[in-house]
Amino acid sequence: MGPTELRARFARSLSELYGSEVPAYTTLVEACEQVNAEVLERRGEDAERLGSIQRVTAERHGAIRVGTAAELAQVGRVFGACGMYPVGFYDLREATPPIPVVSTAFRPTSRLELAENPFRVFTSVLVVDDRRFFDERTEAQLREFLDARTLFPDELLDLADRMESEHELSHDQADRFLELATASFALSDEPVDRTWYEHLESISSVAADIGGVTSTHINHLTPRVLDIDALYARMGELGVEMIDRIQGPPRVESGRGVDVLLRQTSFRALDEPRRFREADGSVVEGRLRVRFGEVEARGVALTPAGRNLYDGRGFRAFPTTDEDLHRAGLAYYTRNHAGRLQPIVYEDFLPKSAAGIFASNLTSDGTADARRRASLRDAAWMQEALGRELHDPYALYERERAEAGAATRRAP
Ligand code: OOG
Ligand code: NI
Repeated sequence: MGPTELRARFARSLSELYGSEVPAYTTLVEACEQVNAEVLERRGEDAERLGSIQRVTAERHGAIRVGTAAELAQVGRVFGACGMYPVGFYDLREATPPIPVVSTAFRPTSRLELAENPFRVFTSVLVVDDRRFFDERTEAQLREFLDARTLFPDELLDLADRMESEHELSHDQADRFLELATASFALSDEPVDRTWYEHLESISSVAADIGGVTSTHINHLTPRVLDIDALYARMGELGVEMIDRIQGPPRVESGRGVDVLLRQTSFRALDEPRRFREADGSVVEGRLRVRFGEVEARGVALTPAGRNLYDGRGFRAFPTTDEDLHRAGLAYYTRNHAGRLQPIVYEDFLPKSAAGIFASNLTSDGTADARRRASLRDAAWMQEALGRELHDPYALYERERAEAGAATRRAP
């Protein structure tokens, strides 16, 4: 079995796991499938302009959070085996409220692979030495705690490396990879040290979710929907309370504008049972509420000029047709064989929306002291930590446009 099939199976396996852990996720996935079927019925072929219904139905993004550069490099190996590579650098410390992590997204990088299965995982790493969040003592304690834990068994990492070097695993090896990889992202029943967890939580819930427990877990798993406004209403009817808005660009009426980038919304998961170890050593049943449900709708990818316009002046400044967006160089398109513009789907994330999703699901804003020293984290740091190339999303969109252009010119 090769990386492509392994990725598709990995996405399915995590979806089963998350459905068993968070029942509302299953409700959400079913509602998405219903809405997608309705959109397909209503809009026909046009509904598949941003990806085939097969792709959209299987499409998921997950989010995980790790503590150290070494853990991040291991995540890179596990996803690398599935043909998912790090793309983009996001600094959530700049968000409101600030979150002490920097992030990348692991995903397939070619159109063909994305069409086969577009599984992507937003991956954040804690910035333990950022003094705006952690004092010297907490940093030292965090380092000690994180260095002592093992997120991924050696057997899993060995299988991952074998897949990356040989592009092939036997069926038994692939089954074992999936079993170990899925288990690595399950919520652990290991008791949580109450004093340590609460200390971190007073600084940042996300820091506690990362550095307060001995394993990592899928924080959310997000299906894709073709009409997120309809989905939002449907979830309300089903009695699931969503956050108060849809993040990202506003709704576009069909024929009166173009869907760009990414729109997403979420609901808070119920609190989950977790075991706690109290200061006196006793273990008690408690509850934690850190995971949630999220759904996304995707549009055309914007060029750097389009993105600047969006970030600076918002969506109202945008032309309302594909032709005008293309002519103004604001969004990425290819042409199909009939010569019609074909949008290149946005495959990445939006830090502003991510921050909104984080914030709306946090129990508190935490504490950050802006006067204290930030620590340097940038794309170069991320690439070094990963020990593998960190792809620039714009370079990937440009390459796709260029390759499609060359293929069209070659066609008779
Ligand atoms: C990641 C939040 C980012 C998104 O969809 O923007 C994200 C997290 O909660 O760890 O998944
Ligand atoms: Ni997400």
